[in-house]
Amino acid sequence: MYTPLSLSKKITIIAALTVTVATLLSSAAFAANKKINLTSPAFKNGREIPLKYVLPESLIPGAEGLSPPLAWTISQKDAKKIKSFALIMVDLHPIAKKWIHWAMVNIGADERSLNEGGYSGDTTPSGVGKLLQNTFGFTAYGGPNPPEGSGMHTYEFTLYGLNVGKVDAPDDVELSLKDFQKLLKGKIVVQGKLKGKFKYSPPPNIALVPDGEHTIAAKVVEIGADGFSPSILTIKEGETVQFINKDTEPHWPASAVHPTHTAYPETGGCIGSKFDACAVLKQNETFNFTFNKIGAWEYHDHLNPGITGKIIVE
Ligand SMILES: [Cu+2]
Repeated sequence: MYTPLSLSKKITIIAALTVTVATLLSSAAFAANKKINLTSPAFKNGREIPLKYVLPESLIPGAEGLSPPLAWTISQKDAKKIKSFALIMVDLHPIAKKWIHWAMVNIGADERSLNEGGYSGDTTPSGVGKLLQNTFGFTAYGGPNPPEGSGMHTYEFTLYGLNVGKVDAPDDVELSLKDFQKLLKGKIVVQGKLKGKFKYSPPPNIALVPDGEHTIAAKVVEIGADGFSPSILTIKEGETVQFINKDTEPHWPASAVHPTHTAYPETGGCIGSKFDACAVLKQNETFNFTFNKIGAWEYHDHLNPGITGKIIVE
């Protein structure tokens, strides 16, 4: 049975339809560029990027610098329009000034994934895509390497589906995000984003110490009221140990044997060996020493010769 609608109901329905149509139109326009579902088997969107994808130069134990695996899906309708894909990974933290970690073009239209570790070196597996130079200055994937104390960084991966099979881009020129966007201008059919996070947290018992122009990771021995901790530390030949005074009283680490300090066989210190702080360390002061000789090297506190420790260099 037909029941005529009241005027107010008609207005309500027309208004609702108008809103629905407007919503559909705006979301369609909004979604036009967002039709790639980009994911990683290694981390969920918005979650932490695992350590093995972090730049090894970050000196964080476990950082391997592998490029993370990515995978994507796309509708058949969109797939027909796409001739190649391009990828960029950018650090969104203000301090990073849109640092590019990973940029690629010419990923084949049939590809739906990038292998773990496939883009860490100079060659790409079976020629899948062309790597461009990142802001580190090398032509490969460069993992997160946020400065200590800069907090959480967000890394945004964007995969673009392009209407061209090939983008002409030099792979030996440092690219800015603007340069990259210029390369893709007018070619983007669809795109998808994935975010990952990473924050530098200093690993326990590791200190970053300057070594010429570089920074190296030193193993830490703390000096407290109870002595050296750890009292026996095993390191590799060429590694650096940082002795830090955590006591309110002064201490002075130096090679055995008091008072001649000649056990460690490298000369050049102030008494009998190069392995000698040659100074009173006040609270929180440090002495860094690189052990280039293999052996078990006993040492002591020159101010309290009964306090001893041992560094085993393998
Ligand atoms: Cu001594």
